[in-house]
Amino acid sequence: MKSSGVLSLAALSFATAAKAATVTYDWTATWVWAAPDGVGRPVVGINNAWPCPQIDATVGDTVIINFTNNLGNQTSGLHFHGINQVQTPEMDGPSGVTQCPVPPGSTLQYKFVVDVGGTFWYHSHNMGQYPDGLRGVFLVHDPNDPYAGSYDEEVILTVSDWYHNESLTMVRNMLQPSNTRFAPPIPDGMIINEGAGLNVNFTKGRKYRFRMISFAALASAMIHFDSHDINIIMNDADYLQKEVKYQLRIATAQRYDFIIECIDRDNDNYPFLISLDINRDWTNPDLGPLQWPHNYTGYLTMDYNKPNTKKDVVHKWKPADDSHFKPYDNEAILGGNDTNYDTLIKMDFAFCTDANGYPRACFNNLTYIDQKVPALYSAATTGDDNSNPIVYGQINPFIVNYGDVVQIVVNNQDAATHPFHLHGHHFQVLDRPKTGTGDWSGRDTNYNQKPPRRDTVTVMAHSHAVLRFKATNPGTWLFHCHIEWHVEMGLTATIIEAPDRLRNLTFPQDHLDACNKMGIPVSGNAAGNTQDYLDTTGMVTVPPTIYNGAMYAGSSSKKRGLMGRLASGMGSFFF
Ligand SMILES: *[C@@H]1O[C@H](CO)[C@@H](O)[C@H](O)[C@H]1NC(C)=O
Ligand SMILES: *[C@@H]1O[C@H](CO)[C@@H](O)[C@H](O)[C@H]1NC(C)=O
Ligand SMILES: *[C@@H]1O[C@H](CO)[C@@H](O)[C@H](O)[C@H]1NC(C)=O
Ligand SMILES: *[C@@H]1O[C@H](CO)[C@@H](O)[C@H](O)[C@H]1NC(C)=O
Ligand SMILES: *[C@@H]1O[C@H](CO)[C@@H](O)[C@H](O)[C@H]1NC(C)=O
Ligand SMILES: *[C@@H]1O[C@H](CO)[C@@H](O)[C@H](O)[C@H]1NC(C)=O
Ligand SMILES: *[C@@H]1O[C@H](CO)[C@@H](O)[C@H](O)[C@H]1NC(C)=O
Ligand SMILES: *[C@@H]1O[C@H](CO)[C@@H](O)[C@H](O)[C@H]1NC(C)=O
Ligand SMILES: [Cu+2]
Repeated sequence: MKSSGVLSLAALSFATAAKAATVTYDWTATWVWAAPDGVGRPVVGINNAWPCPQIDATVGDTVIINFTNNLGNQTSGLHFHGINQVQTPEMDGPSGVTQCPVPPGSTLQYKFVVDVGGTFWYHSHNMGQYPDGLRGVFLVHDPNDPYAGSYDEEVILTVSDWYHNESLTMVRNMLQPSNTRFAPPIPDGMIINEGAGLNVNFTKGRKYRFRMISFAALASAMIHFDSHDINIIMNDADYLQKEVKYQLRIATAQRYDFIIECIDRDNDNYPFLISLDINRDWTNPDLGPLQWPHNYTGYLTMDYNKPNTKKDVVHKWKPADDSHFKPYDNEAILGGNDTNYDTLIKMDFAFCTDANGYPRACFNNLTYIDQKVPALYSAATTGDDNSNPIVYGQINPFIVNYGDVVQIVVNNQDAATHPFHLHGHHFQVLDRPKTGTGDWSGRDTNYNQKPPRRDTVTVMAHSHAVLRFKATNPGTWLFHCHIEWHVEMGLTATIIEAPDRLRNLTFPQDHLDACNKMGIPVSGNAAGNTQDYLDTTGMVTVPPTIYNGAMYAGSSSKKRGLMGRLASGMGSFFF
């Protein structure tokens, strides 16, 4: 891929990180039996262990992950959440977008440069699989951390909703015409640090940098510390000017880095409370007490001889408004002012019903449907037609040109809050008004002139958000709600960025081999047509009525494109 802007960026990051290293991991996905909340169930682990291992790298490093799928009954893959994959769009990981699902018995390699420091995570981006356990912490250490010296220790805190059933069963139950209320699976509980919990050795005079990550599939989490301020320094791996707050809400896939100080007057074991937010909209004043069914109390322990029995009590959750955080670098609004941008992408989100009466989620009345050929492969093999959205099929494609300042407006027409995530970029949050504000008026006024950046933003109920990014990272990048159950309902769009710079993109042989083994074509339009890219024959326009998630049907799935992941018996539905 040739693109001068991108090249110079990468050159810069190599220049500043003179001692760039290569960090290699050799991972095999395997089923493991685990009971993080006391109830045993099969989970997807790595190298026969669960929780999955942590990735540690330093800014400028090349990360290599040799990934083998030994699950036997499911396909798999990895996505590195928040990593922009500059110059390596083929390493982003979502199945059907930048690669094929990795079938059992196959190995492929992920290789990319980590150009930015911060707190990230990785997870399967394949057919609702990550809530089954395939997710982990990904830290990029930053030698130029502006907060270095402001903390003495690092503390990892992951939070997740947890389910006793496997994803496949739950999504099958959800995707039924009888589910007229679009109800997602409801978590059975919450796990902290994948079941290990958190107890911090709290020593007078010491400062603790928490790296909090949500691995959740649906529910957000609130956090509050007894008697201690939360000094927020980073969100989603973007540095912030320090914000002193008392409560935070972390949505699915988000990260917060904050410092908790053990100050001079401290002389106790202090509890902190994490509450799982399964509410449709926590700002609704009429929430009853049962709306917070899962709590976790952890401790900042100064004295191990004292029992940890104290509880942290929160009468009302009023988390900090992250849309008003300030970026550490004071970056101005992209385009320079409210009205100056090149491309507007407006997405109205509402639940919808497909032709067979199945519950779906739609952008502009269209649900995302997996096609036969992954979008990036189509972009790389359809010549000049790759700037025509028709080529990609019903994946909600939006074409943007290299260098454009792109404004995304999401109108959330649903009564619940939803966290929206963009791959390949950290966007500016220009506006994120409160519940009930309604759709964007169409007027570009009163935006935050120094907006915070992040990669996942909560959009309030019956309200909207205005986001911007600069299109200097050629690739096919998903924009989706990070509630995994809504991804499976089709709440996804695809940004086809700088298609003219994707025309000669090549793919590693092991990635192509995975497609081959799955019987998935690697060129042509969404239907695999290599003659007439604008011929829509064979594109998938109605979602399958039988959901088989990541289940692998073995050889019977051959030659059925991406839909080949459907178990046998279903194939004839499409072909
Ligand atoms: C990862 O795969 C590459 C290419 O096959 C190989 O050279 C390397 O040794 C592998 N690394 C590990 C740690 O297995
Ligand atoms: C896949 O195989 C594992 C290991 O045998 C098993 O525990 C799990 O239930 C299977 N999952 C499905 C959905 O069949
Ligand atoms: C989990 O499975 C059990 C037994 O099949 C079922 O009763 C329950 O409703 C399922 N839970 C979810 C969230 O789907
Ligand atoms: C915390 O302190 C306890 C008791 O002194 C010790 O056993 C434990 O290893 C310490 N943990 C850490 C993470 O330092
Ligand atoms: C969880 O904590 C919240 C906030 O303090 C409280 O309102 C709620 O009742 C608690 N839930 C349970 C099940 O104890
Ligand atoms: C915004 O900036 C553009 C380009 O500099 C300029 O043409 C336009 O007049 C400005 N608009 C406002 C409202 O300041
Ligand atoms: C959305 O699509 C449905 C079914 O095709 C149609 O009945 C409805 O009018 C459409 N709504 C809008 C707002 O376009
Ligand atoms: C792609 O490759 C062709 C043939 O080698 C060449 O003519 C063309 O300039 C290349 N395009 C880009 C965008 O690099
Ligand atoms: Cu993601």
